[in-house]
Amino acid sequence: MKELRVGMIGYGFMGRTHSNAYKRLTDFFPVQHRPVLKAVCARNAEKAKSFADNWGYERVETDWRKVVEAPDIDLIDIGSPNDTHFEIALAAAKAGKMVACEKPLAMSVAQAEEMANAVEAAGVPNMVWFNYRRVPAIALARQLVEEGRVGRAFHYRATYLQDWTISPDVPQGGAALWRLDVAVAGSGVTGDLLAHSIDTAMWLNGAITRVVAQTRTFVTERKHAVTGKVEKVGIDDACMFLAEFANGSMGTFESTRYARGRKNFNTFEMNGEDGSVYFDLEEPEYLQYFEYKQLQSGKKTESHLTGWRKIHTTNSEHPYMNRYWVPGTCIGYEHTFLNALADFVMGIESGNPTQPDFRNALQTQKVCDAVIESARSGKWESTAVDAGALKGSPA
Ligand code: SOE
Repeated sequence: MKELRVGMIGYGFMGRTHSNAYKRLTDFFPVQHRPVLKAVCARNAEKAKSFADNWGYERVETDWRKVVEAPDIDLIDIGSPNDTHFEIALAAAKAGKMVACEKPLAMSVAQAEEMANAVEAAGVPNMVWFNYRRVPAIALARQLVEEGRVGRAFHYRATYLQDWTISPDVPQGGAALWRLDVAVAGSGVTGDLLAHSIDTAMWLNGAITRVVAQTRTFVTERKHAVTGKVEKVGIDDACMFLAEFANGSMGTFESTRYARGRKNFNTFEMNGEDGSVYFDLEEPEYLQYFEYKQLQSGKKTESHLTGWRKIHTTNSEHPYMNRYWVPGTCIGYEHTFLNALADFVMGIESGNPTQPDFRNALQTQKVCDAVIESARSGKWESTAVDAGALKGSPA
């Protein structure tokens, strides 16, 4: 068994989800690399030390450059805020390290493009942690599309709703609330939540070619946790956009952090000529499927038998599930990161890299930037998505 020596940058929510994945990988997946948690890096040494003790990292650094340059580290994991991704990824690629980066890949298309070029020029394995692709029910939806069970696509409908920023008393900025600070996050719900929806949508339904969007900032001033001053809010609190896909289907996307009662409500539905699929992250083990036409016989399902089928995706035939428990028992949110890591490591070992890599995630960044631009211009904006870079998506 070879070692995969990990340098983790950042110790927040994502630092925890990724660390958990590294720790459990070889317990569940038959890979030839065993992750070793070498170093965690954060500016706050005390908090980083406590994180290291908790998760089992061998050492703590406060300067990410030391981790990137360390000869005993193979993989740099970027789980730090969005404004740090660019510089760290470029340096990691230059140092010949593998890079696994949190979403959104970058603050802009220009940055994301440079990052994709850098990892390709260096020839280092790379991945963006779009973990929802690794929910077994969502991976099953992809399989059904691939098998032709949805048929010609007409509609794609996504929502991603939360409610944690409604109070005007929530400050912006700082370690816990940087997602509200546009200088650090780049955008609001568009980069943070819709990036997930867009990645899933383009994986299931191919390239988004153009968008028209509206964004809203409901609380326009908030105290900044670092400066202590009341400052203008620059993020989008809510965003809705219409999309056109290259295959001719229509899309609607809605996201907000102001949907009272919705905590992490991530859904999508796709309607095609031969069937539909529906997913709701609040019931993550289910994929709903409406079969209009049977694949094998080509016959229309008899009218008295039609109806939505709620598939409990816990059989060993379902994506990833043969690695876990017995049929009928579920896995959780944390396993989506474990599944992503397993795909990444198996991709390295097989020479067939997993997706989404940086080039693929750049396409999602293009849609995000076009959405923000459209909200500003009030016009339809082309995305310039390169369909060829969406490896694994339908053409
Ligand atoms: C925001 O609240 C957030 O943590 C996102 O940053 C994650 O990507 C999402 O999966 C859950 O919500």
